[in-house]
Amino acid sequence: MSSSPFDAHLHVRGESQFIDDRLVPAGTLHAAVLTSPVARGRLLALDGTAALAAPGVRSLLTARDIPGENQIGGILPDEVLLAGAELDFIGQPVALIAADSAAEARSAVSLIRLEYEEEPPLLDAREAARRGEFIQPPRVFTLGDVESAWSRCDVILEGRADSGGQEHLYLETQGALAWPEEQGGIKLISATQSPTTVQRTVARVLGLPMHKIEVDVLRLGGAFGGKEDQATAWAAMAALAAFHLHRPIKLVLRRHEDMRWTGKRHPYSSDYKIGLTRAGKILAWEVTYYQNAGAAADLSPAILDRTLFHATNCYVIPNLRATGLCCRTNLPPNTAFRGFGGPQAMFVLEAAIDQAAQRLGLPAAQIQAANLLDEGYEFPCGQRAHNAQARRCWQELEQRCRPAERRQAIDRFNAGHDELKKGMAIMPICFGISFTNTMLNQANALVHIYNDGSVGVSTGAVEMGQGVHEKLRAIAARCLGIRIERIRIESTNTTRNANTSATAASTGADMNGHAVRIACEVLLARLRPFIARLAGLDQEGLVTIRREQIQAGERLLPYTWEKLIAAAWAARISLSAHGHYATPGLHFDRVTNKGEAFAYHVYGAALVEATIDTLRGTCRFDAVRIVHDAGCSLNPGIDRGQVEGALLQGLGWMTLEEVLHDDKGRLLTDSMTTYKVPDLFFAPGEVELHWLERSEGGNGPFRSKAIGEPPLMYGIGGWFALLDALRAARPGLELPYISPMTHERLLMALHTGETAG
Ligand code: LUZ
Ligand code: MOS
Repeated sequence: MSSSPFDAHLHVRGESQFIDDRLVPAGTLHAAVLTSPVARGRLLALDGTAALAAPGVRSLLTARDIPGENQIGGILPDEVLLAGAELDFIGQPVALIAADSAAEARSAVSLIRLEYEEEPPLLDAREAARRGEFIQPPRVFTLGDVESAWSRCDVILEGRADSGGQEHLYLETQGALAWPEEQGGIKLISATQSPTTVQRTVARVLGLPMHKIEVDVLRLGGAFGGKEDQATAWAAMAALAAFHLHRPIKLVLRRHEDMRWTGKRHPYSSDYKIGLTRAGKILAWEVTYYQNAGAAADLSPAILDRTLFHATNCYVIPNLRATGLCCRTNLPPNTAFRGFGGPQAMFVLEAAIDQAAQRLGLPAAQIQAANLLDEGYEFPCGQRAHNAQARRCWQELEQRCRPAERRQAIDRFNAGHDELKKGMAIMPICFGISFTNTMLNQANALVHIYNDGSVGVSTGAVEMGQGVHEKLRAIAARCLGIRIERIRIESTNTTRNANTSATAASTGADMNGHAVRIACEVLLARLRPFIARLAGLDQEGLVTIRREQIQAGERLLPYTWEKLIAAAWAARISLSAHGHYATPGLHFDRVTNKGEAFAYHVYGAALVEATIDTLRGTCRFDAVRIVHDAGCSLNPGIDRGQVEGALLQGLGWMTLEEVLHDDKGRLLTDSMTTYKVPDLFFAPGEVELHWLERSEGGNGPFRSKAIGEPPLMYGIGGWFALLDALRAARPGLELPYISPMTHERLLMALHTGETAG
C-alpha cells in the first residue's frame, strides 16, 4: 500500500500554503531585523532617529522593550533574543523595525546607526579550546579499558579528521506571522519543527503563561533540523512586535539574511588514535571531537551527545574513550542538521579505518566487514544491540550489488584510462532512534470521528515535506479499518496538542503514529461493545472493522461505517479520543553516560562508485547501491524519497557544500552562487535501493522503522570513493582527511599532491 503524500499534488500545482503565501489581514505590519555587523564586540549606542522618521515606519524595538525575559536558550539559558551590550556573532538580532511594508522596514533598518567597539573574533574550535572557551565541561564516553588495550594492538595509528559545516537551504526561509488576541494573548503561525518550543519561548519573552500563546503550523518548506530550535527567535520577534503594536506582524527572512544569520551543521575537528590486530580487528579507539558550537549553546550539547553515542557506528570496538568538547566561537550558534552529530562521528571513524587499511595493506572493506557488530553487542552507552542487522545488510549488499565485481570493473577501467579514474567505497551505518534526552520521547494525538464518518487527526508532528502526515493517515486508516480518504491530518497546533516534542530525531512518524494508534484503540474500545449491543451479540471480542465492513467473526453486520457512526453519536458515545505515547524502556544517566538510550537502531550499507576527471578535478557519482533496513515500511514511496534525498544531502555535505567565513567571521558563501548544493545533474547516475529482505521490523507503528536521518550517512561513502579514485590517479598519495572534497581540493590533490586546506 503506497500512495503519494496527500499534499504532493498541491506542491506540483503551487497551491500549498507556506507562511509567505498566507493572505494576511488588513493592517498587518511587516518586520525587518537589524543584526550585529561584527562577530565580536561591544554595542555602545544605537540611534534610531532617522529610521523612525522614515516612511511607513511604526516602531523600533530593542532589548529594552522585552516585557519578560530576554532569553531564548533551550538547553542552557545563554542566548538573548535581542543583543544587549555584547555582540557575539554576525547576524545576532539587535533591533526590530515594524513598518507598513517589508521594503520600508528593510530600508529603515539600514538607517539605524550603531556605535560599537570591534574585537577580533574567535572562529576556530581548536583555538576556542586552547583559550578555555567551552559551553559545557567535556563529555566523555568510555567502554572497556582503552589504556591497557594499546599493548595488545599490532598497529596503532593517530590522525586527525575535519568535516565542514552545512547550510540547511530549506526552500522556505525562516518566518512567522503573529497577531494579537483578546486579553493580551498572541496567536502565531510559525515555520517551526517545534511549536511547543515557540510557545514556551514566546511566553517567556513576553512574560505570559503558555496558555496565552497559540502556535499553528500547516507545513514547512523543508527544515532538516534548521527549524528545530532556530525558528523560535523569529517567531518571538514577530510576537514581541504584535504585543506592543496590537497589529498583526509578518516577519519572513530573505535568503541572504537566512544564510548569514542562522546556524548550520557543526564543523568538527577531531583527533583520533586507533589500535588494531594485524588481521584488522579494532581493539581500541580514542577520539576527541572539537565541536564548533558557535556563540551560544542552542542544541549543541545534545548534538555532541549524539556524536558520542555514534562514536563506534556499526562496529565492535571493545575499548573506547570518546571526548566531546563543545567549543564557543563567534559564529552564529550552530544547530540541528539531519544526523545531529552522528555523521561527524562516523566520518572520523571511517578516516581511521582508511588509514589503518593503508598501513595494513588490506582493503578498507575487509576491516569494515571484520568489525561489524552482532546481536548483543554493547554500544558505548552500555545498551545491547537487539535485532542487529549490520551484518545482514552488509551480506545482502554483497549478494545483490557484488562489490568484488564492481572492484574488478573499476580496476579494468582505470588500467585503460588516464584522464578519468574511478573509485569505490562501502559505507555501513547504524543509527540510534530516540531523542537522546529521554524526556523528549513522548507524543500525543487527538482523534475526532465526526458524525458523518470522516476523521480528523491532530498530533505534534510537523509536515515538512517528509511525508509524516501521509504516514499518520495510513496508521489511522489501518487502526480504524476504514479508507485512507476518510482521514484528514490537521495542522499542528499547540491548543490541540500540548507539550509536544520537536518533529525531529527521525521519530516523527514513530512516536506520533503510536499516539494515533493509541487514540484509535480507545475509540474502538468504545465502538466494539456498542456494535455488539446493536447486533445482539454477547461477545464484543468477535467484533472487527475491516475495509469498512463491520463484522462479528465471519458474519457481516448490516452497518456501513457511516451508519455505525451516526448510530453511535445518537447513542451519545464519545467519538473523540486522546492518545499519549511514551517510548517504553528508555533511561539514560548523564553522569555515568550509561543506559538504554534508543528504542532501536536503523542499519544499512551503501556501495558508492565515483569517477574523477584528473585533468579538471571534477567528479561525479556513477552509482550508489544501497541495502537499507526500513522495517515494515508504512509507505515505501515516501521511504524511498527519504533515502534518496538524504543520500544526496550527505553527498553534498561531503563534496560540494563548503561553508566559508573570512577572518572577521563574515560568511562568504551566502548565496546560491557561492554555496553549491547538489542538483539533479550531480545526482548519482544510478541509485539502486533494496529494502533489507525479511527485516525483523522496528518499534515504529506496525513494525516500521524511522527513516529521516540514517540514510544521510551513506553520503560519507562518497568522500572515500573519491579518495579511492584519487589513489588510482596518484598512487601513494597522502591526503588529510578533510571534508568536503570539493572540486578545488580534488584539483589541488591531483596537481600538487595536497589539498587546499
Ligand atoms: N533533536 C534533539 C534531535 O533534541 N535530540 C536528539 O537526540 C536529536 N536527534 C536527532 C535529531 N534531532
Ligand atoms: Mo532534526 S536534525 O531536527 O531531526
